[in-house]
Amino acid sequence: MAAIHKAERTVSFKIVYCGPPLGGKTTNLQYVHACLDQSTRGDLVSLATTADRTLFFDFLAVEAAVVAGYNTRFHLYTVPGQVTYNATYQLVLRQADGVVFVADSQLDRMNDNLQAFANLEANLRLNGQSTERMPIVLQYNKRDMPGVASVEYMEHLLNNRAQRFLSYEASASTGVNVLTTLNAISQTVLYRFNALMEQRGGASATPAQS
Ligand SMILES: Nc1nc2c(ncn2[C@@H]2O[C@H](COP(=O)(O)OP(=O)(O)OP(=O)(O)O)[C@@H](O)[C@H]2O)c(=O)[nH]1
Ligand SMILES: [Mg+2]
Repeated sequence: MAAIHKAERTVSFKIVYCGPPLGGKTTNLQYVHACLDQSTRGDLVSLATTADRTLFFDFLAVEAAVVAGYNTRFHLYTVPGQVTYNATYQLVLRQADGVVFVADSQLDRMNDNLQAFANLEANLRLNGQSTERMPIVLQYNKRDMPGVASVEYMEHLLNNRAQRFLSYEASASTGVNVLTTLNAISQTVLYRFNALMEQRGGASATPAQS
């Protein structure tokens, strides 16, 4: 759930990039970070414990005001796909407002994609969440590489569900559809937030602090 910081007059949203090892999560974050204006972005921080590296940064979304008089800030996080401690993953996923699942399009990585998705589902469940309720966008990354699976096949494997997730073909190393993916998850998250606010008593309602 979005965090409301009354003193700073900011509403912040947490988006977590998940997916199989070496799928391109860090490359996504690095690309987004490089695209943003220095004055609106925070530093790209790598939090290393003895076992895992968590990478994050935040930025001010100037054109995404959701509450009058409040700034909107997005926090982008990723943990390595090969997490030694699932506890780190679960912690980073806690209070996430949205997830980008970065899948590796190389044909021989399909099992890793499935395993990573199952891992995401399990960790969401441990946090009392689910893939049905959490806004999720799929990114089929590394489309520039030879020997990639067809999008239809990846959709069949990862997106064969009643309520399909938005999905994008991407090449994070060249930036293709990296911002499109981020825009899609941001819009979905903001839409959810606005709907919740309206449910709670109209657009002018002040969100509860969390
Ligand atoms: N050709 C190609 N290489 C990519 C693409 N995206 C990422 N890579 C490369 O794949 C490798 C792994 O990328 P990372 O961004 O570190 O992957 P990750 O998901 O953060 O990996 P972990 O944190 O270890 O799980 C790097 O060498 C990237 O340069 C892409 O779209 N195309
Ligand atoms: Mg990484």
